[in-house]
Parts: sequence; C-alpha cells; structure tokens
Amino acid sequence: MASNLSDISRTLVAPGEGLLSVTTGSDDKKTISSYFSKGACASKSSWSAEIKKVLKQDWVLLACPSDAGGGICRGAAHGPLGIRRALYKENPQFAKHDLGDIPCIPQLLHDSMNSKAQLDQSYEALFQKKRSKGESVSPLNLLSDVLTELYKNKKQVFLLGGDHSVSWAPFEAFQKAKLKQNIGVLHLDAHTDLMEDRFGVEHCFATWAAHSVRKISDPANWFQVGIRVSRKKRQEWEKKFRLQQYWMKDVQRKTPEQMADVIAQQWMRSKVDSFYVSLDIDALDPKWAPSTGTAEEGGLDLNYVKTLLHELCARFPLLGGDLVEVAPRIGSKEDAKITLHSAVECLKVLLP
Ligand SMILES: [Mn+2]
Repeated sequence: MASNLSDISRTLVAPGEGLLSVTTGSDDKKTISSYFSKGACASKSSWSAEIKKVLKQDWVLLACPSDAGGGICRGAAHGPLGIRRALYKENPQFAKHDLGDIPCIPQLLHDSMNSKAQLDQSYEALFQKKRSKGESVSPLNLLSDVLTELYKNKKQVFLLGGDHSVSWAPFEAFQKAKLKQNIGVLHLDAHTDLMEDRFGVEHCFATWAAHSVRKISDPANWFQVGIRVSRKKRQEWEKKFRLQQYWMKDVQRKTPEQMADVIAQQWMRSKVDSFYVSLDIDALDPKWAPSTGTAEEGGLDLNYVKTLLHELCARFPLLGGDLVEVAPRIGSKEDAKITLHSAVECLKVLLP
C-alpha cells in the first residue's frame, strides 16, 4: 500500500458526519452508524481505524455531501444520508466498503472561490491545526485529493453526491493520478452541464461536464443520455465538445439494449479500457425521482437505466461512478421514498 493512502484518513470523517449539522439529519446519522462496529463513528480517530479496514477492499463508497455547487433548489447535501440508510437497510454487507465522508463546509465549494484568509480560518476550524500553503479546504479540493490517492492505488470508487459539481473531482483526480487509461463515460442527465461558467462561476452543477470532457483522451467516448432541457441544439454541443448526445427523443427510438450497442460499438472502435458512470438522478422521469433540485418531465424509466447500466457493465470494466442530485428533503415523504428506491436500484446494478 502506498504511504499516501493512509493520509486520506486525516481528511475523511465517518459516514454521514460530512454534513456538518448538529440536529438536522441526526436520526439518519444514528441509523447509519449502527451498520458499523461499535464506536467506529464516535470520533475522528476511531473512524481512522475503520478506514484502514475498508482500504483492504477493492472497491469503496465515498460521499461528498455538498450542495454549494447547486443553483436552483438545493438539498442534495442530504443525498448520502438518505441513500446509505436505504441501501444498508436491505444490503448491510455494503457498509464494509464505506470510507466515510468528505467534511463539507456548506458555504465553500472550491478553494479558488475564496480568499486565503477565509481558507486559513476554515482549515483551522475543520482540522484543528494551522494550514500550510496550498492545503485543500473546500469540498471539491478535498475530494479531488482523496480520489487521487484512491485512483493511484487502483481502487474502484463509487461517489455519492452532493450536487453535480462534485463530478468535476473524479476527472481532475484521473489526471493527477496519471491514469493512462482510455476512458469511456456514460453521463445520464436531463441537462447537458456544458456551460464554461455560470454567472462567471467556474465550478458548479452546470459546468463540471464542460471541464471534464476535455480531460479524457477522446471526447467522442463521452455519451450524454436522457437530455431534454437545453438552450442549444444537440448539433451545437456535439460540434463544440465533440461528445455524443442522445436526447430523450433519440433514446425513445431505441431499446436500452440497442442504446448499449451504440455506445459499446463506439467504445470498442476506440479501444476503451474502462468506463465511468455519472448518474444524475434527474435523468429519470420525475415519477421515478421526484426528490431532486431540477426535475424535468419526460425522462427515463428506471428499468431503462438499469438495463443500460447492466448491459455496459457486462461488456466493459467499470472504473467507478457517481450518483448525484438525490435530495430527499425535496417533496413529500413518499417522494423521498420513491427517489431513494430508484437511487438504490441503480447503485445495486453498478456495485460489484
Ligand atoms: Mn441534471
């Protein structure tokens, strides 16, 4: 094991504890901690001991409960609490893969957005020591650091967001870890997320894909599936970014098996080594995922997504993935239940 891998335990906190709140979500935090050995989640040092055990696994779960990069209706910071609670209820065996959370100061997103004085101050509050030059503080930077170490050590990582801005970090980390792989990407979403900036802000839910698509060897291996709300036409996006889009009207002409064939043929032609899945829960129709910040009518059916994921996982190695924009506090209790059920069903197809 590379020496730096143990460094991640200085950053990570126990599952659920990355959402820095005292009472909100405390029931979920308590329920989740019951899936870990007694006292494991009690303190940072006891969680560090647990991390050592989790790192013996080939694949890990990691959460970044940040919705500072959301822009319309927030609440995705509560996604990891809800998803874990629903996932572990039926599948407690997955808890042994859980590395915990990135501690997320709710007003910070990326270190480039704040003054040095603010970063120094927040670092000291978070880690109880002085910040050395350039040390990460904001959720996206901490996440990128942790993912870089995990990828260097060949871990398969499944990330729970958070709003979609968190998906910038895996691609940044692929580069920092110097992964030599030719990566394919399946990006399921109602939106393109291809803005260069939004109101002059580089990092947010609407821009991560624009920055990330340039980091893979061939953008033609990036497939956006489920798009139905966009200010520009499909052709304009495809020309500018050289990726491939399948809007809902294109998807509806194909069975999920046929959609998988289209993607697989491109990836085989291009000799893709492995693929990454970024799943925005709003790719699903609101009847399957009402609890999300920017739900859009006319989306994908749960079974369509499950079959598509299943077909591709059967044909290509999965490098990892993320599940974002699950916001269980949006809508009714029934809405949250439906959304979490869909989220867990998709995760179960992806998890080894
Ligand atoms: Mn979206």
